[in-house]
Amino acid sequence: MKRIFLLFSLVSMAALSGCYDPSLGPFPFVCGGSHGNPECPEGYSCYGGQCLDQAPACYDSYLGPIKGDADRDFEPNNVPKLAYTVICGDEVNPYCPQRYGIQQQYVNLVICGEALTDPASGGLYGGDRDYYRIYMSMGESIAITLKYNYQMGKDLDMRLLGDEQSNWAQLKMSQSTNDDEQITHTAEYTGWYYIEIKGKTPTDNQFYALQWTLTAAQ
Ligand SMILES: [Ca+2]
Ligand SMILES: [Ca+2]
Repeated sequence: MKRIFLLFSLVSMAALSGCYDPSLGPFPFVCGGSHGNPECPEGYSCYGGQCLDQAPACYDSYLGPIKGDADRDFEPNNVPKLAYTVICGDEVNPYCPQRYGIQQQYVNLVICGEALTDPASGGLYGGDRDYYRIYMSMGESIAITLKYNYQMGKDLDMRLLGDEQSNWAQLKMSQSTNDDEQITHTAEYTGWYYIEIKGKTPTDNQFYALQWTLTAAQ
């Protein structure tokens, strides 16, 4: 019951404060602002891209060597509109000297959020989601690896999504039940491509690294 009250009060507070941005879509309680500078209603802070009134349990050290706030410079990024543009992935500079044939990576990333209970169905939703984006020209290929240590309850999944015009339609997905997820894809249009990392369920939290290599159009 407390949670239900919190949800309703958060919504009304957000509406009053103007921090909540409805254009960010239906995913609940997404922090606004910009990467490294999140915005939440008064009394709430941004944890794993969610505006919460207290840190989720995974902000403690049970994830191992990585803390829950390790990727705070990439957050908030819980919806495609807030996707973090990866290095050399920018539309403005598509001919980055390191664009092709070199493995790029970010380490110390983390899925760490709080699962919320839907008052209507009793089901779980919420949690942290991390979106990244890269601009690709038609014919270019990308090989993406999500590096993580699989355990039951710490299972991460990866998807590659199309651009906003396609409503971020799924292009590929990888949902193994062992270490790592891998996707390879050849760009069928010139534009933005989105990488989605999330837990198998909203309670699956784990740290990870994101690696990718681009290959020029043949
Ligand atoms: Ca995260
Ligand atoms: Ca996130």
